[in-house]
Amino acid sequence: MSQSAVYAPSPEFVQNALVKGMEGYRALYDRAAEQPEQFWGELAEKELVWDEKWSQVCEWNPPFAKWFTGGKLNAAYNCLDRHLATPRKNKIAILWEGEPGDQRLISYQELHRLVCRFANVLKSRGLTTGDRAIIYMPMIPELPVAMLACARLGIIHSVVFGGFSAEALKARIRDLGASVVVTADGGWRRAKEVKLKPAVDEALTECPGVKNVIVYRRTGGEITMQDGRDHWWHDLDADEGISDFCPAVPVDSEHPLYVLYTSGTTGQPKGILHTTAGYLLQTMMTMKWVFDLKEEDTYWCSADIGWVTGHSYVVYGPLAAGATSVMYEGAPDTPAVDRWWRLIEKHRVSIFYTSPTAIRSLIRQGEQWPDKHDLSSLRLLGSVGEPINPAAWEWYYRVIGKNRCPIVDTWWQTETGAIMISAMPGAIPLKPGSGTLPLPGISMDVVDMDGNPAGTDKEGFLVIRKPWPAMIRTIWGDPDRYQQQYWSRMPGVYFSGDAARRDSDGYFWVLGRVDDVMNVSGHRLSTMEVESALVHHPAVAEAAVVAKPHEITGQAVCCFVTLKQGYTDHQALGAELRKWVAHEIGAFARPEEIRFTDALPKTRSGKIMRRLLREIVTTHTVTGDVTTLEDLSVVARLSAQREE
Ligand code: 7RM
Repeated sequence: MSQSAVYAPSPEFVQNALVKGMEGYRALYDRAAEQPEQFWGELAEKELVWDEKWSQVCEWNPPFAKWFTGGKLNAAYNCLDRHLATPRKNKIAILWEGEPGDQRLISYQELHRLVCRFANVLKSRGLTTGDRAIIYMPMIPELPVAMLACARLGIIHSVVFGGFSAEALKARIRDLGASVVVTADGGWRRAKEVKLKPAVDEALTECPGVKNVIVYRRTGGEITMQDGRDHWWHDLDADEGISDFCPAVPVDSEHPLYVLYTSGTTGQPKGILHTTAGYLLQTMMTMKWVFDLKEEDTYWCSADIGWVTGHSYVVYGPLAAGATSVMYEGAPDTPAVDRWWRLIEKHRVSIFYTSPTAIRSLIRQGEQWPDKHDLSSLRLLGSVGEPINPAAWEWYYRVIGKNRCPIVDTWWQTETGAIMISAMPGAIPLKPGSGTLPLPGISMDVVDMDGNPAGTDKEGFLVIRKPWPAMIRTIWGDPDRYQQQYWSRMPGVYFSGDAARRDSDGYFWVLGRVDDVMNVSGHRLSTMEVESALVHHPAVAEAAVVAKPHEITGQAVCCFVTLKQGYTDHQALGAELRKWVAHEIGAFARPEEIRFTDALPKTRSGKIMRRLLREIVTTHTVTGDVTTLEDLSVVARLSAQREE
């Protein structure tokens, strides 16, 4: 692996870079490793604005960490107000384009005004510090406005991706104990209105805790409003009492900023809790280190804010760092497949951060589409969400970056909050497919089953040895699961759930998940979540779900289903079950394939052997130990069966 192609940054890039050359990286990394408290403490002092200084940098009672204890600050103040006394006051904070082509250029000053007004609206509905808000919106500026308004008041937000169904939304509202839902009538995707409000109505039939629904009018489509509960955003905003200023509430460093639900290894999604100071500091620092951010950059992270990448690298990181963050509402292929290249050309985007799954689908469209556009404004590219295959890397480098833009491959998770492994582009030579090295202050390793370093080029578990500022604090309402999930395999060591290997240069090569979490288009989804959706269907007796390799989306959902007595119409049921899963979880979870079978491969103790099913869908044969199988003929029948 260490023999793979190496791409060193150009002398020009190095000259202008924030961190220059391997010496620059080593100096920072070693200093952080030797004196972590001083390292993070100095950055916190210099980079954040505090209402009260902290007394201790890190309190570590494994597995519970607290950062900057005793300090007080406000995340929205740090993203907005602090820029207003600087030349950034009139800099564009959010450069937004809607799918229909509408455009809004929102300065820091204007964003501050919008956030203050909406914070006042939330206040007028009686909401206060510690309350929980669910935000279920399309990619429009009011989504970050709502997040920052919550942060301004110390209200804990949880953004639910607009692609999630009413069922998934309901589970999140209930788990969080939210009292308000902020939503929109709908959004635009593929030139069609995608409605959101009806899903909220459906979810709320079983959420008595929700007293207020605030609805932004985006599409103007027909929706119903429930008297007393539902309010139009613009009506509340028009009230005379709503002013352009709302004081930011100083909160403790460890005050919860948000909860973001992500898939684990069970059917129940986990509410990942992030708190204020450490999260903000690390997202801001990585924004500078990884994207080598310059004042004049136009930065576009194509992620939906409903996922962690959007939280950290569309909203909090870029705004805290004073960047111009581009947001696009719609699909990459509307009105034509060159929409993204059009956006880059039109807005002179200089830093572009996207996922391998997006890159692969753009490759499929052909080089003629990017070639129609002037992409010369680009100077840096990024990748996130899954391992990037070298072919996609090379295409991205050559066709989009014109062989002159470094690609930063950034490894991190919802739980880590911020980028952990990535090149600093002016410092670290790249190898296609490797995230390269951990960032300063981050202690990563690859270990064997016993927790010992795996050794050069040996596959093992990717772990984190020391607490880091933006780390997950707990799972909302379930500290035991937090402990068990991440910290129980090896004492005091964070278990990421990924397999990896390190080469002789110390570079990390992440190989993918070792647990039952699938990764479809960079979206996390657990096999159990899909299985429990399937067995809810009256026709389904049993279901086993595995990921199957997919050319574009990386992985696709493949379901093995046994039916109850009397159900025989495979063709109709196949279609129905795919629809059913989309309804239960969200359209992105729609199975690629449903395979009906008379039995599932089980051990004598009754456990479904998903490993065998995984082998069947990937290699069409079964290897390894099958001695614990109850009925060997099941596997033979499954391997022989073709897709129905
Ligand atoms: C940011 C995000 C996390 C999982 C993680 C990995 C995979 C993410 C990379 C990657 C290889 C990368 N959060 N993953 N980035 N694998 N190289 N650069 O995606 O919580 O939704 O997913 O995604 O398996 O554990 S996430």
